[in-house]
Amino acid sequence: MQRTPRGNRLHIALFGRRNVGKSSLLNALTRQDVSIVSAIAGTTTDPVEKPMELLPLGPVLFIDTAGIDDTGALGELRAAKARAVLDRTDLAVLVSRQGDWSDFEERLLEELGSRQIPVIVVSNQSDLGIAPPALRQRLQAAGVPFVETTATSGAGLLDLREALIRAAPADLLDPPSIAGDLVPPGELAVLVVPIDMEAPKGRLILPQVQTIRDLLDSDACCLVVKERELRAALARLTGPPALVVTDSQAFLKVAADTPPEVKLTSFSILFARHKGDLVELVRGALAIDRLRPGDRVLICEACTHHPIGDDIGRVKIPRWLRQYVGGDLDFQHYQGHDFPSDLTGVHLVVHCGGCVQNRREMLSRILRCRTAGIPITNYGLTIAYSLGIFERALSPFPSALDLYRRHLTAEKGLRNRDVQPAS
Ligand SMILES: Nc1nc2c(ncn2[C@@H]2O[C@H](COP(=O)(O)OP(=O)(O)OP(=O)(O)O)[C@@H](O)[C@H]2O)c(=O)[nH]1
Ligand code: SF4
Ligand SMILES: [Mg+2]
Repeated sequence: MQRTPRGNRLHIALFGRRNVGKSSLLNALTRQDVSIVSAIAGTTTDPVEKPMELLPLGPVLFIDTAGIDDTGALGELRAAKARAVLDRTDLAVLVSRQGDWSDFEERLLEELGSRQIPVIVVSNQSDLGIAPPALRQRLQAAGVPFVETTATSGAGLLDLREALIRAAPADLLDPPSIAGDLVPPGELAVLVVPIDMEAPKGRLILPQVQTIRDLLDSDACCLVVKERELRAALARLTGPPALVVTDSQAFLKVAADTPPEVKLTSFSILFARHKGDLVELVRGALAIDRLRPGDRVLICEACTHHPIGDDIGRVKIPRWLRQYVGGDLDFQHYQGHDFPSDLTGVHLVVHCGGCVQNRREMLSRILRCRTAGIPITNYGLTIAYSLGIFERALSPFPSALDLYRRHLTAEKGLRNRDVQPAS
């Protein structure tokens, strides 16, 4: 693992109409020929991604998109793909040509505002003409940074870089920690990593590597074992570990082998907090109780690995959920950046840990579900809930645990009311 994963990079996307110079700007910013440039409108079709270091921000991912004004059947598809990039945009660059402002720019600016995505407006091709002063004044009054550039000569590029750095949202640059805050400096976390058919050859998977790095960054110690060796490893320690983290698939065995007073959770639950909103995803897991045979469940996996053997998303989670519900369910699978814009008819969304996604994309999905009134949860939470070890799996997270306990109390109250004899 030599490069910062994409999911940990600030995503900066360039939007605008065709031929305004988006790709030329990307090439100028990265000083490389990343995206094809031509005088023909509609040159960029699919989003083009380029990871780079933008100091002092650090690792970023630039995304060049197709013109948002593209027309015709194919053009509309390209524009829709460009709009889907909004879901993972941390910082937007809205490019216009010499400040030529139309409904497209206005609507895009509105949408970025409603999604609370910071934006910089660029008037490119300033060698051919300057932007109308009225536009500059209007944007300034609205607090939107405005920069004039000439992508072909590099004029204004420094201003644009500085504007990017100033506009970068601080909370996204500094997301909640993975596990470092759960283990005091010098204390020990035990990580349980099954090496089975699904484990990639010769390496650990990203959530495991990132958890190890996060613990080291917080001056904690960590011990990595397979589930078979856990009991013996714990017995050799002179004191209990501060935390045990397991792959969710080994939850039952690890829960049985870990003393009850030791806090236990899974990688996927750590990532529910790190990439998304743990309390919201815990609330989503409680909806598993309301599932009925025949209900539709979306299973979303942020990476596009080829499923093998008893794949967790294709085989294991469907099996555990069917057993819990006591009947068949209608499962639909989504991978990568695909996520339905219309959630009608969906009863539950179950998402993976999202380690390759940026936090903005996961939060966009959570927001979309919340707006549609559809519960969303994640793999680790679903497994812990359907296996009956939810409380244990939430032991390191007081606010999530509190939500669950209040839910149990409310349920108990309802049941008691139901059995009260009529007076
Ligand atoms: N004079 C001048 N020409 C520019 C400038 N920036 C880009 N161009 C030219 O404008 C044309 C379109 O540039 P692109 O970078 O392909 O524009 P785009 O917005 O990516 O276009 P699509 O991918 O079709 O949406 C090319 O011929 C560029 O050489 C600039 O600052 N000044
Ligand atoms: S399935 Fe999700 S959590 Fe697992 S490796 Fe892929 S992106 Fe990361
Ligand atoms: Mg282009």
